[in-house]
Amino acid sequence: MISSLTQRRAWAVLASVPLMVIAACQTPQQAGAPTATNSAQTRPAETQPEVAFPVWLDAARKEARQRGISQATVAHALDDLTLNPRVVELDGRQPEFSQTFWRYLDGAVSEARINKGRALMQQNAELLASLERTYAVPGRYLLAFWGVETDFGHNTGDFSVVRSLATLAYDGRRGPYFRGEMFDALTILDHRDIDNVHMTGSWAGAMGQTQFMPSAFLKYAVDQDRDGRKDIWTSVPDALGSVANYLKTLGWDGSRGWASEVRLPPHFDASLASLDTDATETVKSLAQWSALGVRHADGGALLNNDGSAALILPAGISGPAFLVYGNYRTILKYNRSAFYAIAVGYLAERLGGGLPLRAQHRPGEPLRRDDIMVLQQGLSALGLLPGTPDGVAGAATRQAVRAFQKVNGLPPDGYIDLELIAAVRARSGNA
Ligand SMILES: [Ca+2]
Repeated sequence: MISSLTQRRAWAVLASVPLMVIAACQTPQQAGAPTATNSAQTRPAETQPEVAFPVWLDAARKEARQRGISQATVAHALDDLTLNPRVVELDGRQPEFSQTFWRYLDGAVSEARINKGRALMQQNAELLASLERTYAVPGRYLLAFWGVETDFGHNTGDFSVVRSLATLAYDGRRGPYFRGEMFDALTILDHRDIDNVHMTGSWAGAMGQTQFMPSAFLKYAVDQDRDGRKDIWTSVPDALGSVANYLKTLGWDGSRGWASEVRLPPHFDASLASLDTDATETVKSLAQWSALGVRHADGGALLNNDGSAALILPAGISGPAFLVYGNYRTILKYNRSAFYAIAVGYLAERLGGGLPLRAQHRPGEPLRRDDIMVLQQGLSALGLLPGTPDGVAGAATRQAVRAFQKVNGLPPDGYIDLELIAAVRARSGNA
């Protein structure tokens, strides 16, 4: 997970609200990697390695010793280490498609996963009750993270963490970040929580059943089963306890949910929906949302409490609408992607016996990178989007879309689909 509270691991998962730029090719999740606003960019020339890898590695060995890591660990983990060409390849890959909300959700919260999760909840009922007493995080959320991150421990990645981190530190776009993570990984080895052979994870260094980055492991991992090792690779109690400790530390409010699916009244002002991933643009009390005509998806009135919420429309004004609470933003700290956060919250609800979403299921077509380029060129020609088109629909692009929609009498939800792109092309003369 997280290396600092403000750093997220979103480079692999490019997504945000309410556009959808999850790489269709499943890239591994990287809890704790810094946010890359433009992750698909080609690597800038200035970050190309300046020294040969053996020279770099020698300096890394020296620094590890200066950091207090034992000679035995340094020698065992770094002597004879080679670059991993597969990691270099994956790091340079550009996603060709962006996923739609429904397609992402269908994959992340499948019926099979719900059923598997419910069975695991029963099997681990005692553990989950104990964790809820200690950390005040309901077990269904722990299961949901576990399920979305690694399919309950079945898809943890088999890359050598130290080798991946060294490769990315030497060759990657965020060298200093991964270099720090590599030293943290060596520290974990020094603590004998795991040995180097079994310290495996995603290609980008997210480890074990929780996909913690090493820095997050050092901060949040716990030895829940009290065998003397923090083992998020093979111990379910340690993995779930570590997620619980993480969420509690980042401010989980055990008395609240994460969001409510809501129904909007006709002609609702879509510009009240937040476009930023953190959903902080327009926060109102539930009473204020209620006064605007917002109801629960089943038609019932919003609970009249002192809670505040933001509105998000992950598939635009005609898709599902959610009022999201503080816990939603806590989920985002694990992985800064609105689709991800909704998937975790929704899976938790389903595991707790909640109903499917009420909004109409409309999978839609994934957008190609080229589609976004065309959109950005059109918005740029209209004077709505500064900068160079990059094919990645980030917050600036969505804000420009919202501006375009306002000028052209469309609901300003900032949502991008082929119809919207065609409208922009027509207006900008790029057709
Ligand atoms: Ca343990």
